[in-house]
Amino acid sequence: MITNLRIFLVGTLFFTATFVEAQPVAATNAPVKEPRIPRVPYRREIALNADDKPAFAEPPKGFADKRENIPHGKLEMIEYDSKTVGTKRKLNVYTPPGYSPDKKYPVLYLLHGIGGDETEWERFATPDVVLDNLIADGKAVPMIIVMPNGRAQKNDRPEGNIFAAAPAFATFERDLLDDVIPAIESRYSVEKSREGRALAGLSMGGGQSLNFGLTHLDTFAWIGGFSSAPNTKPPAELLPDVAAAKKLKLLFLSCGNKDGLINISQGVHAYLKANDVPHVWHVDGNAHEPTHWRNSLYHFAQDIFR
Ligand code: FER
Repeated sequence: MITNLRIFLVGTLFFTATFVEAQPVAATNAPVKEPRIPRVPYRREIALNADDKPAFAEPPKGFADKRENIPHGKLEMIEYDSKTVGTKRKLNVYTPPGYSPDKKYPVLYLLHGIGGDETEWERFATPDVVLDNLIADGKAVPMIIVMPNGRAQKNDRPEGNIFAAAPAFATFERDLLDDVIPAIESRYSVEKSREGRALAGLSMGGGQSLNFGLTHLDTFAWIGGFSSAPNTKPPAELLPDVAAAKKLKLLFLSCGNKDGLINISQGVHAYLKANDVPHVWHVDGNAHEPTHWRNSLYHFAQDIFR
């Protein structure tokens, strides 16, 4: 009886600790809504190297707080026909303040994590607010941000065993290239060149960005992986021809030093470093959490399309 009670208590404490660690933590005053599915804590051993250091200072306080006295862009949820999946799918699209069909805008394709969907970036990081602020301060160029659903399967809701959908995250490569990009380029006034396209994502979406971006250097010139997940291909497979990386305008890798998945990003960084491939390697003090992704978006958005 006493033993049972002890097991029960220990079990409850462990579960509580696990659950709490899995929740997102806000670094700024920006509201962060809870994800629908608690994030899985990744409890792998973390071994830090000497150069696992920040490349940037912490973002200024309030960078993700909405300011009333500046021009605001617009968020809209649109639909496109996916030939790849055979369904109509959703895209959450940010257009910058004063968007005009008389101008041509670069586009950042921004991919979510394993438990997310086309609304996840908005819930975690309010990219519209971050970009409105950066653009108002002259720190980022006006750009369109497209937040698709990276789970390319008929039921693309993050339901049930979210890990079972891993193959659909790989299928999204064709959906992005054949369906999403053409849909955006036919509906918005955008630059249709590799220099006008960036691809970045968090966790599962970070792995997708490296997998798809580095193997399609003719499509994307700016690539970012934030706490990239184990879906990231082995580095030598990602970039067998290291000389081809010269085409890149920016390759950005970031991770938190409390993130149990940091070994994935460390592996990519080590390969790039050993092969003299220029890249940004930014390691901050966060875990696998929205604070890291919001901060990474703040840094990445300032360095693209310039
Ligand atoms: C895994 C651990 C984590 C994995 C994916 C993830 C495909 C993704 C995490 C996330 O998106 O937050 O083993 O394998």
